[in-house]
Amino acid sequence: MNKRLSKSEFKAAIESNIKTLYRKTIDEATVDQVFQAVSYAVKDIIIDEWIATHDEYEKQDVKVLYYMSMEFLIGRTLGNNIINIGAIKEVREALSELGFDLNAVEDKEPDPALGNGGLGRLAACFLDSLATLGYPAYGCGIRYRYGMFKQKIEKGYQVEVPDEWLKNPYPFEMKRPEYAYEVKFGGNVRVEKKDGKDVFIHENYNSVRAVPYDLPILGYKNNVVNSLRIWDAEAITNFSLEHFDRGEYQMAVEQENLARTIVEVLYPNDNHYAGKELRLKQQYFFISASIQRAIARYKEKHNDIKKLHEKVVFQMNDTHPTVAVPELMRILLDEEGLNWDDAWAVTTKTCAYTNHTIMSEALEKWPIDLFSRLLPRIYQIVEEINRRFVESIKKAYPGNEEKVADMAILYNNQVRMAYMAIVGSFSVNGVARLHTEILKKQELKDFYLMMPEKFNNKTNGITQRRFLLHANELLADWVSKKIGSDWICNLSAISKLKDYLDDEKAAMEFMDIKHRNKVRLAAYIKEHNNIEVDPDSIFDIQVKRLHEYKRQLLNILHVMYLYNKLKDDDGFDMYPRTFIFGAKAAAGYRRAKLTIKLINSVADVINNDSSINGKIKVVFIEDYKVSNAEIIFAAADVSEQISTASKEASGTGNMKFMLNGAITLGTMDGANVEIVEEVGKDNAFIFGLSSDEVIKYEKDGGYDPLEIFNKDSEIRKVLMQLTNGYFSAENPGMFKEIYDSLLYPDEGGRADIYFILKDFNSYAQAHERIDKAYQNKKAWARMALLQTASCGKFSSDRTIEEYVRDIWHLKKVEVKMPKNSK
Ligand code: B1H
Repeated sequence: MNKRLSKSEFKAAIESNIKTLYRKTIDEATVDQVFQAVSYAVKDIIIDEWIATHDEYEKQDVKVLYYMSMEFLIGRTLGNNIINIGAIKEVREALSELGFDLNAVEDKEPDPALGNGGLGRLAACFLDSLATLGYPAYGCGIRYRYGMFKQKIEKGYQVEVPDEWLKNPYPFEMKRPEYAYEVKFGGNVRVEKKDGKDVFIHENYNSVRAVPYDLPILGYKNNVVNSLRIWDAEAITNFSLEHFDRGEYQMAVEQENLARTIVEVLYPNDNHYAGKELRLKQQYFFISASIQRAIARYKEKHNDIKKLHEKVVFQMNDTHPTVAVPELMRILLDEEGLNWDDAWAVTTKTCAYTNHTIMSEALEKWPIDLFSRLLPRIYQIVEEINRRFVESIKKAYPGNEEKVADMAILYNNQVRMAYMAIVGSFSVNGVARLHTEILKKQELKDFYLMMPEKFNNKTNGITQRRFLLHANELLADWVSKKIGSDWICNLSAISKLKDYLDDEKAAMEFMDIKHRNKVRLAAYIKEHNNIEVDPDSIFDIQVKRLHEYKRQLLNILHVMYLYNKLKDDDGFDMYPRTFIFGAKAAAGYRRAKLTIKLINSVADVINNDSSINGKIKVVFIEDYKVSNAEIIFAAADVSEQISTASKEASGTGNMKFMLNGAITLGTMDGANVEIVEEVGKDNAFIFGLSSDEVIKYEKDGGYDPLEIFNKDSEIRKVLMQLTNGYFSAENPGMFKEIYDSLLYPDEGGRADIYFILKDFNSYAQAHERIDKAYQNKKAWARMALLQTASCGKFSSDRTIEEYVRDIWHLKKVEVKMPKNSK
């Protein structure tokens, strides 16, 4: 770092910003205003580095990654930006001398929630790692006016409140109107002959102007600033009286509406395809704009479009950006004049696809009539891609019509986006080893057999700079004191902590920090939930999106079971446990919302029953999001990762807990498998069916939850409490839907499709092991420290290096700042 502001320079900058922004002195300023003033002071430093980074990219004519994603769950940025410019001490002290607390100021930043859950947060971690490692990259996304809704809990029910993150100007974004592009929808395509060649003319369309806003993405103390480019939509025709007179009023209004609605709101579905026309519009909108811009940028320096892949790579974050394949083809064919084979060669060397789920309800399949009406030229291209692909299937498997049916992109009046993504990409990756194996052996087996060279695994990771350095300052400082600060940019160095495993003093210091973080979370819970929790109890935490496959239901049913034991069984005792939940349910996901209500109803009864002496507390943290996640991970003893095996592609919360010294209670699913591999199976609490067993039951049947219900009186008692009003005296039938789902076949003919009763006893036993293990303080401390010491693999820096090595082939860039800048 060549450029630093001293404490007094920060003070002066903040005061001066307060003056120019608000015509006030610092003594009159509100904390909100101080947040803006500090942000502008920081931005001022960032801008120089931002310019320098892009100058360097230009100068070195680097290859650039475009990470295309409908979601970037970046969370608050001020705190991380201050850390990354290396000014945390100066800013904290400057603010303190001005009478403000940095944490309180950070709390004033809206938490930009342009994503649902893991997929969006992964994209944000990747951007952090890319910048820190010095790789040239853009995030490409949408500037949703409303991000993920805010969750309020009213009478135990989830209520969704719009997230107005742009209510106040967001200080770190920069509008870049000079890079605006037109994106066209609807209309029809006319073919004309020109010099003996077909020319495709798109007419009668509606269009919008895509206008980018850039957010700076800072590397850690390395002067690198990449950009997250999020696109806003504006009307092309501004409504004017002139148009009104010419009868074009209607069109003007339509364009205004189109622009407004496209970027209005993030679809709040995690792992679920909604099939809404507006969603497809959003997809094409940001993809078309991003690709137009990428190509224009390439052409500023290069004149051979056939070599695009040497300087550009498009990574598609799940299938949501898959229209990138036909859109790139369109530009190459219609605008750049390439023939089909050349255009296809360029496209399939430029695009790569990451699969994030095998959940069938998440698979995008657009109805052809909708797709072709909205994107007529793109659809023609998809038809041709499909025609040629079907030909190649037939060639590879002569006479095998089943293969065609199984693999065609267009089938059953639908466009199967995952298949288009695979066919149009040179790389297809899963996000954890088990997930990739399931893709190869089951879900995408036909594609793997036909094009095995495309398939590869990239186990997910998380950024230690946000989830330890920023989120858990006490532990971060302690780790650096013990082993130095290499871990900040090289997480594998954290394994040096293993030297302290049998150092009792160190282990106790580690647990003391955990305790202080539990006190911090307890205060948060007191403030937000008005529930007293005991920091000496075991903090057992499940925070993630609410989804049936993630099995929050298993967790709460087990809480009910423990509660029954405390009440019924005089011989039973347990170490005090605080069960903490945090989860948003998609607004239209009825059963998920009912599960939230169940958790809160159970919490109400248990927390108010003095007869159990506070042995169990149940807390549902409202509005789980990146900013409170940081407090939550730091305070966890037990990390609940209990998805039905095979269903959670990777999980990343599991890694954040591990980094902060929580021990995994989980199934052998997703990245849990690799976590267990790192810590050893004696240092995790593993239970339940394996993915092979789950897949076998799904295929062959042979599981009947009624048998368990009839045999096991404790489970039966818990289930009966779902229908007898034990936890819902006001409405005894309230949870009957959940009861039915566990015992009676659904439309698909299967009951308890997530194997909750099947795994119940094994889960309860794992909890007993935890109860016992926690009482041996020394052994527990060792095990907790071992988690942190073993998490080196799970840095997103490692993940990014693997993507670079195997897929993107980027070159690291160094950015030097002139000595005397600022
Ligand atoms: C993941 C999604 C997802 N997988 C559709 N798939 C969406 C699918 O709005 N939609 O239509 C939104 C999200 N999200 C998650 O990705 C996996 O469930 C996690 O296991 C994984 O860790 C994460 C990142 O790879």
